[in-house]
Amino acid sequence: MKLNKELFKDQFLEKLMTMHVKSLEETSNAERYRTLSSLVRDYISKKWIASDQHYQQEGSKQVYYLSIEFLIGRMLGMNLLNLGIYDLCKEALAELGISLDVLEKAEEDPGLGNGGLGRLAACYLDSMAAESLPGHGCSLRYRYGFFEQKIVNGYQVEVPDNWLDQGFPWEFKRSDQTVSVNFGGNIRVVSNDKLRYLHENYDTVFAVPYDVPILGYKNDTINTLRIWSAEASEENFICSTADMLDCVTSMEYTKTVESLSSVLYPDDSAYEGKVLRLKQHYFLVSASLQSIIKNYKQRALPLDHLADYIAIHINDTHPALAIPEMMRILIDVEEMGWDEAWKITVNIFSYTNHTVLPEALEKWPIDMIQNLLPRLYLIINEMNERFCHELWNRYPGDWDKIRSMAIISDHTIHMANLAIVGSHSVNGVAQIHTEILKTRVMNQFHQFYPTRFNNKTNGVAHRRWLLKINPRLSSLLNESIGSSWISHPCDLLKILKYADDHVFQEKLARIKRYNKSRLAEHIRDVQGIRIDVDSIFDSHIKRIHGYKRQTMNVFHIMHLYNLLRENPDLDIIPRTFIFGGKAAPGYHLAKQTIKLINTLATVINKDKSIRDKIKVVFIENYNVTMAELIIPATNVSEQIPTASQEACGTGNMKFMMNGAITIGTLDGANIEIRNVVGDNNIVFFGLTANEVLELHEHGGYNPWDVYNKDERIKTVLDQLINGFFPVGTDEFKSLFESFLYHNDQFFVLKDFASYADAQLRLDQQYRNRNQWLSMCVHNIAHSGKFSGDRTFTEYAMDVWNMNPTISPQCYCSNDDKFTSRLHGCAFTSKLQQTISSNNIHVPH
Ligand code: 26W
Repeated sequence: MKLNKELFKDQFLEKLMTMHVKSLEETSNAERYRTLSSLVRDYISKKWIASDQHYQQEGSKQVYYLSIEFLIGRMLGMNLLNLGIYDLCKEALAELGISLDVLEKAEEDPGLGNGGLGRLAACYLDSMAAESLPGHGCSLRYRYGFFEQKIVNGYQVEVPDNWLDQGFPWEFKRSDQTVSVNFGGNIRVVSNDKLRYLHENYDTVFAVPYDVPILGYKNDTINTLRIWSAEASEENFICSTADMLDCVTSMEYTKTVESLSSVLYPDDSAYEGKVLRLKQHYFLVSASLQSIIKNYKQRALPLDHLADYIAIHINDTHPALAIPEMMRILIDVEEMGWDEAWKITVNIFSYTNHTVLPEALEKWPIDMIQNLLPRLYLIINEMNERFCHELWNRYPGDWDKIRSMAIISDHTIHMANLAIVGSHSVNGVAQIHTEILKTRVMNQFHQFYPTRFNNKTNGVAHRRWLLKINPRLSSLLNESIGSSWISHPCDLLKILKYADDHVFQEKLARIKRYNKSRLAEHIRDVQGIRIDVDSIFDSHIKRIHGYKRQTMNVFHIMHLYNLLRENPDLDIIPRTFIFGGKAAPGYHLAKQTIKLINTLATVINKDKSIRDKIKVVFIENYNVTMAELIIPATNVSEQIPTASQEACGTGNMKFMMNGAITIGTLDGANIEIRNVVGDNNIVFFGLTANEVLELHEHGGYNPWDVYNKDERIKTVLDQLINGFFPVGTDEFKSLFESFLYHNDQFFVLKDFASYADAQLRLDQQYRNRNQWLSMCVHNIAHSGKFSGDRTFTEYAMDVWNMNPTISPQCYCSNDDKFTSRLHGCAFTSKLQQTISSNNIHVPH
């Protein structure tokens, strides 16, 4: 029976009673949230089975996206939206006196990720389901997330993120699909008719899968995110009342095993922590591959056709052990020869690199892998020998090159090298990033495997990052251009015709103001800070890191504050500077940056003399949910990394989608945003990537030159250590020294003047209201290119060799190969009609 409000209300009340044995009035919001999610679970289950069966019947190729993080965010609202029952439930609940908004807020953010890489993985799951592509995620079920950030006296304090405390209603435990993962032990080689490698004396850990449904948008597709939890095997658990010692040992054993999936990114500063991370990686890949192969075998397809029916994507190198693990399964379990197994493996795997920061390129000491994964070590060794042999044939005698490309060198296993050698496709996440990989970081590999490298500029889930989080803007879009953009995001271009329409612009301005008032209320309620909704909301939200240059933003605010103290009548548009982000627990300078922002906030926010012209807010515990509140409320999006260092960035895309103007450096996707919106609709400044890289090659520059020449910078830097702030003069000493005594690694001082100029330009542009609003419209209109639907379609076609049901993202792609493959697709002509009938200019 089709769901209607009355039926829904009956089902909801019935469920509430059976789950909690209470009347409606007696239940808390948390209980009502659990009731609603349980009901939605019921709606999902049937569709999930049908979706799975459909894939089986179709014999579709499946893609598995292996990632150590999936930062999925709250699910209730998105699931209702995807099922097409959001409004129905909202109204029905309202009739029961319940606010759906309030129930949505009762949901904890799942602690399954920490940053850009994890959020991207979640966006792709959403896009794949929306396009009915059989794409599934595999990850770990961390008992505790990254950490919960508390700000105490301005400092970041990390407390455990106990996100599973109240249960996670969206997961389905599948004990029957548990697999074993083996660690340690030794390998015995036996030879009868052929060599066999027997793994003995290992420790077994059970991997128990929990499946989370991933819903497509109103299309009945439900894919799966499978997260694995570590449990002790029963045979190792001996506990009799007769022998308490056994009991204690067994309990300790259980604890050790469970620690495997207990926390995301355990502290790896000591040896034990490193081992734990390695164990997590192997646990993820071994469990996932076993279940993928098991599933494949149930389809009764021949093993030598594995690569025709499955694709496995490695999200950065954390899951790269999947490559030797696949070899182990094919050779040891399925008894294939090396050459055949290798061919299949390379055809199955593809790898995305997400960062060029040298400290993030993973390496493992040989002995760690030897001890923990003895069979995998032998396989990696064999891979390395064969690869070095190929290198030798190509570059005879060039030992330096062979050493730097080898998988194993200097007693270390280089995971990026392993991932490149074992995959048929390697990609960067923005054009400039891919160029840097090809010409610098992975240049030797690019020369060796020129066709293996390709670019896939990231994209974000516009149904979450626009439709869901900005309902008023979505309604305005629907009224003005229809709702086709929800499934075909490039249709957003249709609003270009309203770019200079004052009525449309004013509607847009009202929506932004409303979103700002929501954020202002939150900040007032949680932090007790009053901010002016008519000030420019300027947001810098992302992980706190030297290269992301929160410090440059802070220095500029300090400079503005200095000007205002001298002249409170200074003619600037009032601004509220909003920061949010976590620092890695061991990253001292990043933690000092947080303390600096908070200290500056206390000083500025209480200084009456500057007449509220600027305010500073640091949002505690920045996460997906906070991003959802901040992004629609933002006027200015700070995207100011040292050029060449930000692989892509995805926050920049979410902001433009919601009509914020980017102030940014020429890096990552900022460049591609400029290419679509044009120079007039974005504010750029600073060194280019080439300039930065050249300076780096020549040992940097002398920051003292800037300090001595630029009075503004001198004042601001001195204020860090001269008692200007109400903290000890040593508080920011290491930060101070990082700029002047450690060579300003991220070129903050070098870019400061150009940044300050750009901020002035922005202030001027904001004064011309119609021009500013027109800029906002241009940004929203061109954001369709940055939908994950476009990116994943490119992956599906170019990398995974699948046939997605293509939507008209077609023209958003600048990639000739891609567009030519799409040439003649039904959508292209529909799109051309859209473009010509709306007189739309499509930039190239
Ligand atoms: C702690 C080990 C570690 C090292 C690196 C964990 C996670 C990483 C990631 C590779 C870092 C990351 O999240 N990179 C970001 O990936 C986004 C998605 O592609 C990009 O948009 C960001 O620019 C990039 O910083």
